[in-house]
Order: sequence, then C-alpha cells, then structure tokens
Amino acid sequence: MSEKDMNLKKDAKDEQLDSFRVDNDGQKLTTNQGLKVSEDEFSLKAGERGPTLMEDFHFREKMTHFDHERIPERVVHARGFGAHGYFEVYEPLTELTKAGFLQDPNVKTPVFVRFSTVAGSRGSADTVRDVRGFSTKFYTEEGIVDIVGNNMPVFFIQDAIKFPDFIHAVKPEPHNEIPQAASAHDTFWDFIANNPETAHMMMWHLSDRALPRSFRMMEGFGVHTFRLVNAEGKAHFVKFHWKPVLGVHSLVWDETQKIAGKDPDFHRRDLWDAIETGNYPEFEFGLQVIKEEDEFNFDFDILDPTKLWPEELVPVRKVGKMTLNRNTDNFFSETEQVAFHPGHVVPGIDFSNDPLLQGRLFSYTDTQLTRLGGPNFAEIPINRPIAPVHNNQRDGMHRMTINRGPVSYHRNGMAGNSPSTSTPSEGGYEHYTERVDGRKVQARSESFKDFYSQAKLFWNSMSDVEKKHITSAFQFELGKVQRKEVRQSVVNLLMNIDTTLAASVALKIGVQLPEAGEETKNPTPSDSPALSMMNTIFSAKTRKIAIIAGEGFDQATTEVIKALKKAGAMPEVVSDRLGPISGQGGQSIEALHTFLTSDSLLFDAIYIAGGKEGVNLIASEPDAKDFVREAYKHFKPIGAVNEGAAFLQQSLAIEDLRVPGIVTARSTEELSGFDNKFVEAVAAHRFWDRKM
Ligand code: HDD
Repeated sequence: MSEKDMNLKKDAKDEQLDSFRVDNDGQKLTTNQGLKVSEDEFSLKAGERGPTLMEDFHFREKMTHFDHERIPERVVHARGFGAHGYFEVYEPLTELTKAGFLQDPNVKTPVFVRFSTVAGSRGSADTVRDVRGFSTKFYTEEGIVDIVGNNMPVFFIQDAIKFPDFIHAVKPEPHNEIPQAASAHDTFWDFIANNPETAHMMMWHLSDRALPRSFRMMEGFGVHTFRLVNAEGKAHFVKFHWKPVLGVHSLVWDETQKIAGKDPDFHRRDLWDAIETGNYPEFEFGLQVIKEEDEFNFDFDILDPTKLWPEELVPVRKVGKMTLNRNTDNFFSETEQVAFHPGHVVPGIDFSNDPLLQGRLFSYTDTQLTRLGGPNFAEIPINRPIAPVHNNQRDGMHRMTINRGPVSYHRNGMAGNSPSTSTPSEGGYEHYTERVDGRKVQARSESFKDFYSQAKLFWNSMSDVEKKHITSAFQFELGKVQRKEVRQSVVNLLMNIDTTLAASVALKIGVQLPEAGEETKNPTPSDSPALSMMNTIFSAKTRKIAIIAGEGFDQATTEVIKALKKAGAMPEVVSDRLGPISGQGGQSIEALHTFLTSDSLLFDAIYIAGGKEGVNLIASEPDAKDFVREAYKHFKPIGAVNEGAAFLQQSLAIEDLRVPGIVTARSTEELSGFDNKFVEAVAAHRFWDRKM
C-alpha cells in the first residue's frame, strides 16, 4: 500500500466519526422530527399581510434552535483551530513506559490537535502577541491521552490557585473590556510586577515566540514534569516536546499587527491550506528524561513550572512523529466541542507534584460542565475514545448511551459484578505509589524562590536580533501602560535580569533606571543555544511567494516558478486582475490575487517579473509600490529581473540594489544563476542585516 493510500485509509477514530456524519446533498429538507417541509421561506400567516401564527411548528423549531446556537467560549484559549492526524513512535519505549501506543512503530494512533491563542475571544485575530496553546488528543486503544501544552516551555505562575488572578489580569480590563487579545495594558503588567515568578515566562512572552509564522512552525511543550512508568513499575521524570519538522519561525511585530487587519484568520487559513494541498504539518515527539535518583541534582527544582530543563543538560530524545493530514468536516462539532484534559492518561503515564499541574487536574473537567452543558461531554463524537466505555455513570443532560439492564452500581451480584475492574496486568490503571510525607502548609517551596536565573538564561541565549525584538516589545507593551508606577515597577524587575535591557526600556517609557537590581542567581549553563530561533531549521518548503506579474511577463518567470515549486515553495501570482495572464512566449499563469485582495504581508517573499508591458501594468496599480516596500521593510527575500528590477528600484527609491536578500538579474549572464540564488534567499527567510 502506498503512503498516500495509507493516509487515505480510515483510522479507527475516523470510522467512528462516520456514524455521526450527515450529508445533505440531494436530500429533502425536514424538521428535527423527520417531517418533510414544504415551505422554508414564508412563515404561516393569517392572511398575506397578517400576523404569524403560533402553530407554525417549523418556524418555531427553526427559530428556537437558532436562538440557542451559541455556547460559552472557553474561559481561556477561546480562539483556536484544529486538525486530525496520526502519531507513530519510532521505536518501542518499553524501558521507559508501558503505554501501549508507545510500543509499536507499526501502530498509527489517531490524533486531534487544537492550536489556540490564550487571551483573545473566539473572534479575535490570529497574529496577536500571545502564548499559543498546543493540545493533542491521542485516541489510543487503552483510552484517551491528552497533552495540553503551549508553544513555550514554562508558565507565568507556580501554583494553580493564582491562575484565575493571572487570567483576570491579562484578559481585557473588566470595567470597559479593553484591550482585546493584548497584554499591553496596565493590569497585565501590574500582575507581572507584583508576582516576580512571572519573570522567566515574561521574557518568552515578549520574544518572537509569541508571534509565530504558522502553527506548523512552533514548538510544543507539555510544560510540566510528568512521569513515565514501565512494566516493572520503575518511573522516570519526563518533559514532553513537539519539534516542528519545518523549524521554529516567527513574524515581525509590525507585520503581525497589520495582518490582524488584512487577514485575521492568517494562522487557521495557513493550517487549512497546508493540509488541503498535501503539505501535511509534521512534529517530532521528544522526551527529556531525568532518573528519579537525579531529582535533586539540578540547580533548579524539576517540579517548578517556571523552569525549563536546558537541552544541553538534558537532551531531547526524538521518539516519534505526528502528522496532521485531515481537516475537520465541521468547526463547531469538532474544534469547538473538543475537550482536553492534562489528566487524561493511560497506564505508563503519571503525574508529578508540580502544584500547577495538580490544580489543572481539577479545572479541565469542571470547565466543560459549563461550556458543553453537563457531564456527558465525553459522548460528543470528537471526545469519544476508540476504547470501549463501560461504567455505572448514568443520566445527566444530553445522555446518548442507552445503558441496558437494572444494574448500575458496583459491587453487584445481579450482573456478576460487571463491569468489573482490571488488574494492572489486564490494563487497569494503577497510580504510581510515590511516598509522600509532610506537614500541610500553604507556602512557596524554598526551591521555587529563584525567579531570575532562567530569565537571564533565556536573555543570554538570544541572538542580537532577537534581543532587539524583545527590547522593542517591552518598549511597546510598557509604552501602552498608563500608570507610571506600573511601568517603573517592571523596569525595576528587569534590572534583576539584565541592566542593558532595563536601561533601553526605561529610556523609552519615561521612568527612572534604578541604581541596582536585587542580588540574584546566575544560570548554569549561562546560555542555551537551543533556545535561539536562529539555530532552528531553515528551508524554502511551503514558503509562500508572491509572483508579481502582468500581461506580457517575460520568459524567466516560468523558470522561477518551476524552481520555487521544485524547492517545495508555494508561488502564487499577484496581478492587476484575477484570471489567466499570458507571457511573452505565449505561456499562461493564473493570477489568484490582486493588489486589492492581497498584500505582501501575507507572503514570505516576493518576485517581480520582467517584461515591459507587464511591468507597466503593475506600475500603474496604486498599491503595487507599497506591496514591494512592505516586503523590504519586513526583511523578506525579494527577487526581480529586468524591468521588474527597475520597478523594484523605483519602489524602494534606492540607488543600489545590492542589499541583503535582494536578488536581481538584468542580463542573460545574471539570469543563468538567478533561480538558485533566489531559492536560497527564500530558504533563508529574513535578512536582518538589511539597513532601513
Ligand atoms: Fe489551561 C484551556 C494549556 C494552565 C485551566 N489550557 C487550555 C488550553 C490549553 C491550555 C492549550 C486549550 C485547550 C483546548 O484547545 O481546548 N493551561 C495550559 C498550559 C498551562 C495551563 C500549558 C500551564 C502549564 N490552565 C492552566 C491552569 C488552569 C488552567 C493552571 C487552572 C487551574 N485551561 C484551563 C481551563 C481551560 C484551559 C479553564 C479553558 C478551556 C478548557 O480548559 O477546556 O480549564
């Protein structure tokens, strides 16, 4: 069977969903009672100009359903987008865990993934500065496993009891519900300043990681320390990672703000299109493993969710791969109704005492009771396990299952005590028998009190460009904070991380630079190259290239398009009008966009075709020059040949086109190596040393 056929073959989850799918094609319209409807445009009235009659049951039913179409959005992570796929483990992980789906490389476990932003409402823009959620539901034969993570490896707080406070601070302010999907406001920064355990995550949040180019180009982290337990009962501490095969990439801040207006669905469209065009997003599954006996051998507490395990100290072992290969049939039924829970585990996966994780174990079922309207949400098709479900839970709102027989209690004699429990060797879940001793206390552990060393580690690990972006992110965010005392407190806090950073920020936001910060611990190691996005994977694959061409474009264009496609890039033609346009040699390309319907913000690179006639048409478009200038301003690769190069020069108003990331050809000689050079530039993504 070919790889394609394998992918097309329905997995167990897909088959299960089949029994719920409904197609209306060629069907008769009916009421919910199955009655065929003869009229769906006019309600029943007493006389043509008379009042509507209550007995119009179809009107009543249709309107009632409509009136109740909305459910509460998620209290956090309201805006999200999901897709189906599968997971394969590379080799049996028997030495670490007895989890069945991590044993056999020939098993494809169906998955559903939902990516999200945190703070914004369901209708907010995709490209805001925010943490991204990265939730994966594995439909394993032993039951559901959920990894409910983020695209950043640490969190703002250490104890779940502070979660409502933190979320109240970051969400729009309650008196006027402003600002939407933004952390650049007083209450967020007041929380940061008064809760210094946020320092490390604050650095991540202000970094380019908060501006992903695509959901396909983000890392995912389980954040907490979990346990894997093998068949002998031996446990290891682990952290879960998702590593995108395309590398980790970001947008630039100016771009994200403008995209939020031009295409608020930028990330969901990107994911949808990638799957529709067969560019299936792939993420390798990674594990960091620490032996139980090494628990105290680090200069941070491995239970503290504001700390990462530097990859240079604890390497990430890649143990499997997830491929997303199927879009949803219905957003509401699948993406909106999916319910994740970090407590959904199978034998071989267990928890740690991380107090943030412990609190999450309560919250996720609880929130679904309001959001999905009762305790039977596990019966909603997207949430059903593929493993059989038998227990004595009964009734409640929207019960689907018809449980037969008089017995709904354990222990019973009447049904031979079934459904019966399973021993661990039969697959029954057994909690890890960790020994716990201690007094009941409400306090922060001493080992959780180092707030700054890993914030410094993160800062030290950034390249100059990344540092520049973080600095201007602070200048922007704090620049929006109205209360001077809040701005001052954040700069005081920054002094504990890096003086240069604190000074650059203080300068722009009208506050004093304190003489010194607190005495704080330095990290070991002092930096971690794995944290810089400069050390990620770069390629031209799936990068979107705007081919700017008008009627009468030159021959070279067809070759450039071919070369880009060969490298896996996605060239799309932008012209003065939609539809087919012809080149000098009679070749035809289809324009999918005009300067009105698109913008270079929505592309990774641009190419300007030559050909006098075509370039004249493009040049007469009022928005064409801005299109080119924005690409230049955002450090993107720009290719241009012959008259196209002249138009580029005109648009940028610069004398010399020998600028990083600009590839031009104005002679037959230059044209010969052009395609390769341009593809190389596309694969490099951005040219940060371009002078503005
Ligand atoms: Fe949470 C949703 C991730 C801490 C309470 N969380 C939610 C989602 C993600 C995360 C990805 C969206 C799930 C989806 O797509 O449906 N949350 C995290 C991470 C955390 C974290 C990585 C820290 C490491 N969360 C956290 C705490 C609490 C919650 C400490 C409360 C004690 N989170 C929730 C919630 C949500 C949620 C209120 C809202 C919707 C939902 O659960 O299903 O229960």
